Amino acid sequence: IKKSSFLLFLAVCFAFFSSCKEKKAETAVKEEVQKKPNIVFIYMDDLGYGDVGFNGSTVLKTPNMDNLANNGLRFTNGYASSATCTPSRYALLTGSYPWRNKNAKILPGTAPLLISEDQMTVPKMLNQEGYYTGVVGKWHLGLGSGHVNWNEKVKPSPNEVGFDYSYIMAATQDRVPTVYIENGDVVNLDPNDPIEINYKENFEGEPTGVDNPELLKLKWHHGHNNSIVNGIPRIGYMKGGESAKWVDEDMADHFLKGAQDYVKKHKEEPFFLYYAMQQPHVPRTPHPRFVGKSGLGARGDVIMEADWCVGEFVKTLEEEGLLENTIIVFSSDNGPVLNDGYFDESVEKLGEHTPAGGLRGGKYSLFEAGTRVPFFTYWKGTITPGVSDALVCQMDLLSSLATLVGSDAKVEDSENLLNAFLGKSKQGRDNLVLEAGSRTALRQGDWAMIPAYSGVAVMDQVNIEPGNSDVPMLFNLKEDLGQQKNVAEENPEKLKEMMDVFIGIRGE
Ligand code: NG6
Ligand code: CA
Repeated sequence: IKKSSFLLFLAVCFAFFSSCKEKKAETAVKEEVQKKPNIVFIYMDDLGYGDVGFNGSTVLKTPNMDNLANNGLRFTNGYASSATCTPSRYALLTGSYPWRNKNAKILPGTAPLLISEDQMTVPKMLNQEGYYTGVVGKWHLGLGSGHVNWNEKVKPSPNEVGFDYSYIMAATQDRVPTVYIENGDVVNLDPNDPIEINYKENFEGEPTGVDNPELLKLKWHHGHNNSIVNGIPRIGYMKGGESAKWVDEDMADHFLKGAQDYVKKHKEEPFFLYYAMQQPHVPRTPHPRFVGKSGLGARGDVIMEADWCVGEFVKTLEEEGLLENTIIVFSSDNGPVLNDGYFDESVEKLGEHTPAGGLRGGKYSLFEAGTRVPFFTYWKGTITPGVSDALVCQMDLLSSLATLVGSDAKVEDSENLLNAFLGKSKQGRDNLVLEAGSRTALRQGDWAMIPAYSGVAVMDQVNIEPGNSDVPMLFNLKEDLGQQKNVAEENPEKLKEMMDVFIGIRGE
């Protein structure tokens, strides 16, 4: 009996110690995974280089953004790939030049998903490395595969291209459907009041911006005269879905809460959050708390509102004890525009404010203000505060973050600039192809080269110079940041060198 109980004792001990060992190994793996910092993209919509205090704005104040930027690494040559939303977001998430995909243009709310399910994306790469991934905010990369039935699960959606969780608006705030979509389901949809969407013709008997000006609380200037939702005329026609329609003035609070809840829910695991804010894109609908606060009209007010949201969001990270273990990348999808289709006093009340911060052009433009945007990285305790002049693009985040988290995912156009993003190197890209509409240009070293393009010199409705010219343009940005002097003729060799590089990349 003694012998057998001794053996039993030994067996129990063995089991105990090996289970301890397993537990230890388990914790080690967990700790290893937890060393991976959380990653947050805060992405603004149409915020210009000069719209933020950290890039010199004094009229319009952005204290919360400044606080992060000034305690992080601010980029003076940080670029979106493109001067409009869809292509920039495509480059941000896929690491590929959007002009390689002919459909990567401003999309209607009914467009199919632009990113293919077998394409690498930032969230997919992070997912493979053990991250939980989510998007809250503006999507504008298409949904479904041709004909979306908004009354059933919308698929494919962000959830099919790498996101574990999605809470989005389909396209833009000025486009239908004007509803929130969570993991492919329209939120608060009443099945007895199905949603119908059409971008070509109206549904019989439904009011429009053209026919029913008496119903409008915001007047349209150009475009934006189809279906009316909440007194705001939109692009595209929508019928039904009454209970699911968003309240424009609540949108900022709504997405903020979504982002905060996401962080609280996933704080125990490494997470990625793409917080895609809608400001200051049109229609600009500040919450009543912010109306009139900037003195600059609705555009200034919603930038103040967005700044407040950034502050509140960071507070949540702080309260949850996550700030030291989270890298924040802040940027904007394209440059500024004042009148983008509604009368909202953004032009009239602009005063001394300079949204482009001295750069030429704006949204839709091949000049610098189209794509050079506010850009910083922030990682408390890890990134040393400073300013970097390295040439970086949002498209580079995929490869750079892959390096950070130990993934070997590679995408050709996305350069690994991790050291530049962390401030350990001043070395950025050698060059970058910039895009506006279907036109492209080249940025290299101190230079910007814009090939000759036919078309208007000024887009009248938005009052922006798109960068068209009968002759190629060459600017030395070191001497002429505002691109006032075309020096192509004086520098034929530089022009040829850049044209060759440009053609080499574009393959034309
Ligand atoms: C344009 C809209 C503009 C804006 C833009 C997309 C008109 C006349 N203009 O077509 O208001 O919605 O598309 O902006 O409809 S973006 O930032 O999402 O690219
Ligand atoms: Ca935009």
